[in-house]
Amino acid sequence: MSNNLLLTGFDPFGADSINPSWEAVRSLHGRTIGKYHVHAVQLPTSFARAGAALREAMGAYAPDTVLCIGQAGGRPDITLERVAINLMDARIADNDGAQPTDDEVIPGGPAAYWSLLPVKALRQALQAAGIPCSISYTAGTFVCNAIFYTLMHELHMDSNRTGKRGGFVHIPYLPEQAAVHSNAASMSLSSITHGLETIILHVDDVEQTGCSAGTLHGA
Ligand code: PCA
Repeated sequence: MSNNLLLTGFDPFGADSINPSWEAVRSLHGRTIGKYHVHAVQLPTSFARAGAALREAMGAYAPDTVLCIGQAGGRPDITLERVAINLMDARIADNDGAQPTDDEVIPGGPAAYWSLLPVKALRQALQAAGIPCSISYTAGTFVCNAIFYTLMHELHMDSNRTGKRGGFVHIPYLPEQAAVHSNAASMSLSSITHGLETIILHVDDVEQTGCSAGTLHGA
């Protein structure tokens, strides 16, 4: 029996009519990669609705691992997010027209949570696979960071969390998006998808160093 892995992507937001996170994630839906059976779910780019959609999907699939993926337009490579912060501070409106400033994701929650992914081991695996990647120390303050924080809060609160992993990965624009955003970096859908497959295959690797990543701490 394989383990369940929940893979989420977002719907398009802002000026874009496509979101590479959903395009990549949905191409992996139903696949078995390593020991994981992959369930792909789309989350709305909505501060108010994304958290409930994530909780519903976690309830439906009881995943052992949750990987949330989002678009980071302009970044040149796949970025493994190391830390989620308890802050919503939107530069643009979300898909409901909401634009919170200086609000907490979870009122009274810790300032930050570390990713539960072995980000350095994943960086090494991606580099070995020839996929451009780096570790990021900010997932921003828009819906992606909010869902990353919500995910880490859920895993932290889950009393059955033994063995559960989760975290957030940002991906670049697709070439067709970069064509209309001047001077923006991009990555092909096949490279992004190969990157996500590589992450899934190595998500249980033991972190090479690690004061924090791979352990369960609020900061
Ligand atoms: N990227 C946005 C939200 C949805 C997405 O794909 C972000 O980085 O916050």
